[in-house]
Amino acid sequence: MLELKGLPYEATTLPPGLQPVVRLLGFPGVTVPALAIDGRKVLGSRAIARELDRLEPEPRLFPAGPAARAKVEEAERWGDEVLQSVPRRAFRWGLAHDNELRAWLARAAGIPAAGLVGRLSTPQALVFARMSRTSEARVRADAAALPGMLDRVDGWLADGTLSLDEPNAATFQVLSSVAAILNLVDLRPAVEGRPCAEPADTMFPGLPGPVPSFLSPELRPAGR
Ligand SMILES: N[C@@H](CCC(=O)N[C@@H](CS)C(=O)NCC(=O)O)C(=O)O
Repeated sequence: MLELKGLPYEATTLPPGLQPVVRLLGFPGVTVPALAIDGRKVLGSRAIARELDRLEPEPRLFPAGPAARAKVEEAERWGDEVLQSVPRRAFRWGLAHDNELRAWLARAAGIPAAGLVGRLSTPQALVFARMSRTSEARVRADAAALPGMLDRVDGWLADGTLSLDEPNAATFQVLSSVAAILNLVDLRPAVEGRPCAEPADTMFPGLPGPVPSFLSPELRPAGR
């Protein structure tokens, strides 16, 4: 969103699990992304999108007309509150149950002695899994619901609510989660071949991955 606005920025990536330090840095919560801009500390991509439109109105992240804005805000809220939870819950469930996956994450984050760190980070993985209320039943239900959710995304691309030509706040919010889903080998088949696959890849190339398989076959969504 900063690049779309042409605003120069400096990005810092936190090692996995260290998001709570943003509170120590003066932000009002414990998640990333967090943006310090113009003397303000803005937390969460939805708040960040609104702050960026205030500071640099063009190109707009939210359309000017109230009806069009309401549509974009609804897609953005759904992307944040509903769609994002699917890859996040699956991944956190995997981290709580799979030593190899924890080692993979430590390696991907460039942490030395990744195997050992993976084994030592079990308690932290269990806390994160509990925070996102993840469970095997939930991961199974998410897998069943995912195709319907992706139909919704494809519909929004078809009716222009989401667009790569003029990306709005919902485009960033929703396609980043589609990219995260594509990046999980277990969930990828649900997206492959759909209209939303290529735009998500184009907008968010180069995520650290793909994340190797960690779900047993009965917990994976159906492919197309
Ligand atoms: N869609 C939200 C997501 C925020 C979010 O959940 N971030 C995760 C990234 S892994 C996080 O920091 N989680 C830490 C936690 O839940 O404690 C946003 O964009 O602000």
